[in-house]
Amino acid sequence: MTVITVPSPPYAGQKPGTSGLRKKVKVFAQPNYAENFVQAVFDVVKPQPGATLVIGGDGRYHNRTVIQAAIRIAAANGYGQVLVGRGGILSTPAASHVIRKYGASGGLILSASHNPGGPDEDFGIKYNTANGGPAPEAVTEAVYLRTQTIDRWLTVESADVDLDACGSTRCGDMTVSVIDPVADYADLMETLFDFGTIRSAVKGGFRMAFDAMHAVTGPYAHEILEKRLGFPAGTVRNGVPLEDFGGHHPDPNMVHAHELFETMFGPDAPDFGAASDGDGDRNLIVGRGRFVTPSDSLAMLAANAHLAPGYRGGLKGIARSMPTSAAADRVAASLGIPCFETPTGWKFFGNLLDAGMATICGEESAGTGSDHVREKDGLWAVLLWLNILAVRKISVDDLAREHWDTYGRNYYARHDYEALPTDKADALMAELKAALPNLPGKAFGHLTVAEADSFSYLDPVDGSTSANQGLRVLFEGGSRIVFRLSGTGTEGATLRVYLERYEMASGNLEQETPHALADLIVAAEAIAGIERHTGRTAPDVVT
Ligand code: G16
Repeated sequence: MTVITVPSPPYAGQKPGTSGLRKKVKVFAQPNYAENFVQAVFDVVKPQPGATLVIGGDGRYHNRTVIQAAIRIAAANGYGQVLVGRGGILSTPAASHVIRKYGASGGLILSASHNPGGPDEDFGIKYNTANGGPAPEAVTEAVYLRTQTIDRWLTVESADVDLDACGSTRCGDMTVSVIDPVADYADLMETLFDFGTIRSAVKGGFRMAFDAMHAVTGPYAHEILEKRLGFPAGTVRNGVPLEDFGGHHPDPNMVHAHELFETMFGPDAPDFGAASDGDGDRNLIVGRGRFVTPSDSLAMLAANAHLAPGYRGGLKGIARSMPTSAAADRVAASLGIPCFETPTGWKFFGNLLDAGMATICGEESAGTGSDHVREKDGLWAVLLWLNILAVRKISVDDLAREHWDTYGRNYYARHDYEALPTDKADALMAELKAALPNLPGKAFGHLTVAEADSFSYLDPVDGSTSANQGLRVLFEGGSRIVFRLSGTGTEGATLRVYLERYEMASGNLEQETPHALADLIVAAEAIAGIERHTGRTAPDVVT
């Protein structure tokens, strides 16, 4: 095998964000851009000769081009085997599972998640380590530093691999195996959940609608929901992955999955509605006439997880990201298990899961998962919900009400201000950060600030610290506002404002969320001066 060295100057700005490097396709398509980044990853992780690498993506535009390049670069860097999903497809949780199952040294996941796809839209590359989880900050930081000094990438001369047929071929001295992207993952789900009871519910007339949003979960949902669980054909909507996701944002929320919402709030709504995102790690849960916030979903799943075979032994702990509501904390307290609060980003759960300190994790950004893989997992959450509903023979709405009657209700919303000029967003955050020490004791309407800080996380497993992970304003009585800049956008800056108010079980549990949060919305403007800094009078997306 002749290794070819391609000279290449560094590109500025190849800094991975919350979840890998995400940029416009036009940026990634520049000569050497993707190649530099992949080579920088390999320079940092230094694969053992003969190591196995997993490659897959969400099927978006540019996937196939980068996969072919990455295979050749992997061969030139001494990998012994690449496992790649047929069609270049592997959902993020399936990739995590494949890495773990086959003892791979890591994997490249090509996705920009819920961001839109197509020639003018977004692309992304993320590296996952041998535990199947996103590379920790120490690795992503080292990769970034390497991209800034890189001067070459390595490749071999080899024809493109036929990605559409399962089987093995050679690339240089390396074996390339094209694998079924669905089978291993579907088998894993069958070990965790009571498929028999769900099948009986389906036979008894239980109906659901699943919107795959023309993204990666289509083939997984067809196999699991329609073939293995017996839901009728047509249960899975938009089930064929498209390079541009049909021109939509594959983001399962009220805005982008509005058709599902219309179904679930319409006259002939089925029992259960769900959707997943571009790469299959996020989930949306909506019952007949009842939307379940991701924070509530985490808490409700944790409270009922023992009903699924995979969690019959109970949970070791729960972990949530800081901006996620504290609903799960109350479940953890009642179960007598710890609840960990991490920064935003699934990578922060990896150590807790590996150390056996947490079993279930979740984020307000529609991510829920467990120790079965090291990524959040959209279909896993859907199946756990199905398992619980089938065993308990209860509607989503009744389960939600019962939960709030037991634990109280954390009214919650996230307001996103998208595509802001970066300097304006930075100025808002800097001004707010400087003002934090003066906030305690100040009143905003009925709300009085108890504490205000910039969230910093001390990892209890490896002792590492991650600072500047969001600005928190905590009010007396348990309400709070969190301000954070997104780390996944590709255009300007996105300001996220997370609003939460706790109502005890004896309180008013029947309010509309915007009404329950009205005081906090006014306070957020007064505290941060969103309009003054950005000119925006309303958020672009409310979830
Ligand atoms: C990624 C991360 C999540 C994070 C989310 C939002 O999700 O994996 O852990 O919560 O981004 O991050 P931000 O608020 O910085 O935009 P995904 O689904 O985009 O990979």
